[in-house]
Amino acid sequence: MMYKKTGGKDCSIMRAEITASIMCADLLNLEKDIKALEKAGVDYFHYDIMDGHFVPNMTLGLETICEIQKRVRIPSDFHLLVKKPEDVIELLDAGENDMVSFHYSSTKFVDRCLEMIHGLGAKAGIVLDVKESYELLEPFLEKIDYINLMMITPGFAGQPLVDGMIEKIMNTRKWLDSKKKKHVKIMVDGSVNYDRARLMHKLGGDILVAGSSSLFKGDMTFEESMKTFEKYTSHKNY
Ligand code: S6P
Ligand code: MG
Repeated sequence: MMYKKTGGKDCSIMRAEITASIMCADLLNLEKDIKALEKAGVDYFHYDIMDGHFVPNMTLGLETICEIQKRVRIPSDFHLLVKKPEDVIELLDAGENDMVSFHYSSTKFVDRCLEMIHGLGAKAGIVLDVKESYELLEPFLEKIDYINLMMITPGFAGQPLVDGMIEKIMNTRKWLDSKKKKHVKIMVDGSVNYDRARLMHKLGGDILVAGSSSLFKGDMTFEESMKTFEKYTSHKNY
């Protein structure tokens, strides 16, 4: 069987890539959860880094993330929900298998942030809030590797899907394709349950953030959850 060097994903399975939202894990039993997630074959760990200013919440700190990174071989997917991401990017332990995204509205220095992320060797993404149009990203299309589309108001897990967001995935994909940017991936963040995952993936969502609506719902093991994602997002099952 063919495996990626990191992440443990079986490349013969054409499912959506799954990034596990670590803020939704059992924070008092984090080591147990991260080991089990690695065994279950998630593709990335999604680290929401919040500062209590850009969004009102605060979740994972860099020191905690560092400890997690020492214990697993899962690539990191950093989602920066902070003012002035340019001050945080340089503190991240991110490299060629990792991804870093920041909010379009969080900085005056979008170009500089993208360059800093690429300077680390990581993939660079911009996050769009529910009300922000993909057309804002036109000036940065040459520099981005992915767009992270928020399906919910950023800051908290467990919120309902905002109306119109599924269509936004489809329209963003069409727009990227029309700009000859098929290689730019779409990450979908918030309210990803299994049923929606099928449609989200079909309409253009490449990487799905799995949080309290799926992986961490508590109704199945992580392995069962990954099998369910496989069933719902494998092309053959459309
Ligand atoms: C929210 C954060 C997200 C959540 C995740 C939760 O600000 O960016 O990554 O952790 O979306 O998933 P769910 O299924 O609870 O909405
Ligand atoms: Mg997130």
